[in-house]
Amino acid sequence: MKLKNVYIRFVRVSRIISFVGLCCASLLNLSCKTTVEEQKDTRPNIVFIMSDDHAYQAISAYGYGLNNTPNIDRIGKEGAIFNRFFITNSICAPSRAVMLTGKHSHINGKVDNISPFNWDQDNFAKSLQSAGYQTALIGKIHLDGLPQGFDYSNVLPGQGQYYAPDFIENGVKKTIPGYITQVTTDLALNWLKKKRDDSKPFLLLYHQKAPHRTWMPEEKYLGLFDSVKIDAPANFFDDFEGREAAKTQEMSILKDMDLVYDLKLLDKEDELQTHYRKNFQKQYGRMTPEQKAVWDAYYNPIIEEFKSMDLEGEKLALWKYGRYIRDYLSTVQSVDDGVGQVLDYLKENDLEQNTIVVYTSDQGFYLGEHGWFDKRFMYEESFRTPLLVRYPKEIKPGTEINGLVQNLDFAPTFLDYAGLDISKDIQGKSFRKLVNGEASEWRDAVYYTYYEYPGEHRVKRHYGIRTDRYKLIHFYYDIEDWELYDLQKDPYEMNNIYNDPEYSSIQKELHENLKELREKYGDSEALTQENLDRYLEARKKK
Ligand code: SGN
Ligand code: CA
Repeated sequence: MKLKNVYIRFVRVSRIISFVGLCCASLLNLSCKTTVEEQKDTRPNIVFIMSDDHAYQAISAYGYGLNNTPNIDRIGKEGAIFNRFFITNSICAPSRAVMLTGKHSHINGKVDNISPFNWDQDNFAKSLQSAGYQTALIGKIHLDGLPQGFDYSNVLPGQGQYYAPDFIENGVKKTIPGYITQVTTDLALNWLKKKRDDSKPFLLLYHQKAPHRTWMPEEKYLGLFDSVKIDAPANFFDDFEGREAAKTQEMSILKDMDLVYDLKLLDKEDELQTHYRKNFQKQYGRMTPEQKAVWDAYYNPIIEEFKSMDLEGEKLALWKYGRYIRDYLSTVQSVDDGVGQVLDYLKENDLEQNTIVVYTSDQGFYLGEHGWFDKRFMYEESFRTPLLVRYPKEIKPGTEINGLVQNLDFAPTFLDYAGLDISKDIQGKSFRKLVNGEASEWRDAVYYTYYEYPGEHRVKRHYGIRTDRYKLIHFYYDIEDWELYDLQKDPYEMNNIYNDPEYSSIQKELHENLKELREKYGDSEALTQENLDRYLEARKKK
């Protein structure tokens, strides 16, 4: 009996011990789990995708019917598309400087492509990095000097090259075989797969060179648009009546687009001796013999056909437009493929819900409107720029944003999403609440400046204001001209109504609003002169 009792007691006690043990273990487990969960950083990741010179007209989600960009469109369908997104200074390096700093060009100092950029100033990547984000910059940035604010950078020197591009990886230059758009995508995917630290939220700037001049398509997309009928825009043969600054630009498809450099008519007979022939030879020379064979098989018949036609005037202009738009759209196709690969990676790796994906361009671009290529003007096609944002946690699929948003707003928006303070000297505004539908107020006008003159494409210096309906522009320096547009009645800006008595009160109001905006952003005639001096000085040194 005694023995039996001892045994029963033993069993009971051991049961109790194992129960207590189990409880302790699960409690311990639970508390471990809680600690891990507490430690897990749930701040959103940010993938900031930017292309170079990508016109909204060449994104199918914007409805222009020129091409199909299903992957870029997907960002907007599953998130938000912005219909009134504008650049503050429509040229590459200044636009990027504005995005990074959240400050206008006259404040961040990068007023044109030539003057130096000061990386020592604050930028949103630096803020995210010091708040514990892992940060990377891959592709085109066009700001000289070693990028600051990034744990990893692999960037193009200057404009970069389409074939066998050079890259600068954390300060070290390397040539990478292949086609630039795919190479950039591979580098971004490689960073996501192999260099990412899972314990931290990340910021990835994935920035394509395409579709920048000189629009060299990937071999597989040569001829993609050849069987598609594409009409030139209705204002292709613009005579610029009433718009003095527009008369002297050098971005005309007919007059300034180079047959060899821009349109790839590198004839074996060496007969087409154009201004930029040598520049194109350099780019062509970067291709492998296999790539050249595919390239020549496509372009040689076009060269022969062109030489046999002896085109001039309007016919030549339209022929050039036809070649230009097809090459341009073909380069866009590779950009869209890359976006698809990155979106797929996020989905397959359970990163979709907690990642903000942004697609934009450093500015808009003329696809034949006014007979032009390039950008720089405050007219809609180069001032307005695509923007699509997806963030499933906060943004409802199919959201359309019509508020006036600018590239000035990226820095504060990213800081806001990351839960960080937005310092008072940042001039942009977070659009997080605007996208959520929670904003009680938003701005009713945006400010624009352009400084790179005298310079390439000869677009005169100007600044201006755009409201929901109107635009007032002041061209200055070696011209004194004002332009006013009613965008509701004249969306293509063909009719300058400055000094039209019918609009006198609107004109007066816009002048006042422009003055207020200049004061608000700390711009002035004195600064304008200072920036001119700085630009001319930098040009002399180059
Ligand atoms: C290059 C191009 C120009 C273009 C600028 C600025 N010429 O200089 O056509 O306007 O870049 O573009 S090229 O002969 O080098 O192609 S930006 O997007 O970098 O600002
Ligand atoms: Ca650009």
